Amino acid sequence: MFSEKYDSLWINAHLVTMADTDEYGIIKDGAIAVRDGRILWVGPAKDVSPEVKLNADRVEDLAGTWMTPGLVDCHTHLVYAGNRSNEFEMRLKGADYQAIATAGGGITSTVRAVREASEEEIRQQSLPRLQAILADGVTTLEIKSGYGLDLENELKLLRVIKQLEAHTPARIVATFLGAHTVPPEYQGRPDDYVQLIITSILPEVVNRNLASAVDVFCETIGFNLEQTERIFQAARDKKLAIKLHAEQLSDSKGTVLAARYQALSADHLEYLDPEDVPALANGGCVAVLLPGAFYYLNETQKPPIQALRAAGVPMAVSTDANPGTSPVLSIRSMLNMACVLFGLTPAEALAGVTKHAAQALGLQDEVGTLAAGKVADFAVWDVSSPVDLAYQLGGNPLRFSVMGGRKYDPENCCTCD
Ligand code: DI6
Ligand code: FE
Repeated sequence: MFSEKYDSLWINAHLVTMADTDEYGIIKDGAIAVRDGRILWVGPAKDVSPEVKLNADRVEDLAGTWMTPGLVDCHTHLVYAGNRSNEFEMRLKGADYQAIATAGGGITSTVRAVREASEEEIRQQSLPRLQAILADGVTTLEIKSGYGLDLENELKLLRVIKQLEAHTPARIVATFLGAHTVPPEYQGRPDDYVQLIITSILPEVVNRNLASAVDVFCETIGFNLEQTERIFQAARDKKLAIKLHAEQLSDSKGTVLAARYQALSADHLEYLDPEDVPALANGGCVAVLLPGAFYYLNETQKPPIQALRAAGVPMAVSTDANPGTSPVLSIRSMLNMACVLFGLTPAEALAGVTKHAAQALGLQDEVGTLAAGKVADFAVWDVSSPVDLAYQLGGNPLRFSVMGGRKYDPENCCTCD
């Protein structure tokens, strides 16, 4: 126990700590004490003596609700301009994603929209998406660049990400995805574009401190292994963390490369060969599952969940929020799809949007569990058990979230003016 003064005591909630266990780590009738934006103590409410209770500046009665760690959406592309619902319609009429991409649609069409838009327009268009994600209990999220694909426009996107970060209490991690696709002006010259990234764009991103990680789309319609490795080497030289879009549409062996570079995560993994799973485990990488992209592309090839589970690879789950393959702004619906489409248990799925997602961002010491010393980020839910979070689609059982010990006010937040 503790005896000193502290800011707030949250009582009368069942705590889903996600700490020190493979399951939920539930503390029924729990209490949580917060000081200076961090969790000071977590435990059963009966262990809080009346004297200690008096030391709280504020006591919040949570009326029998359930509290989880604030959710972490560890893979999004939500800063962009324009809309691609036309491609959704084209796919439903028979066109396939790769054919649309090869014909200048797909990522390239969003690149055109971003290049035409001002920083302010991109921010205005991205803000409602951020607000929607936060309304689902997310308190930490990653946002990638990757729709600018030249110096000016990649910096523009990363600046918008920084502005959003500065004006919301949520924690936002920026990732540089310059190697998302080959831009039109480099068509047929992918190596030259990789060179531009390494010699010009990446150094500026680092000089301006606009990203903490790099990511690459390693794929037949993206970048090959050799090009990916050149970017990884440059990132390593600059001390940036590494992430990879790997094995989404084909088995390109990106995962093995990512593991060799001890990437924070390898993401998608539908076509991952189960034989490559031990490499992932040895590299200490998180497997980030993106069921929204699988669902929208009407994929049938599923990630090798059983092999990942057996090898003890931490599995995260994320929205992949993007205008093409996953126009998804709800992490809770991804909990459901990770269970129904990929066969995760509800507890595995919840770990996927809390502690494992935190690890995919290198933030496992800061967020992702309810434990003493972590940032006081929680989500408070009107549910009857944590299984409900994955069970139900639609509605919004979130009562409110707490970021750094303060209640998040969706009405009065994320205004960048
Ligand atoms: N894989 C994806 O699913 C997204 N990016 C990627 O590398 C798709 C992005 C888009 O279609 O705009
Ligand atoms: Fe993605």
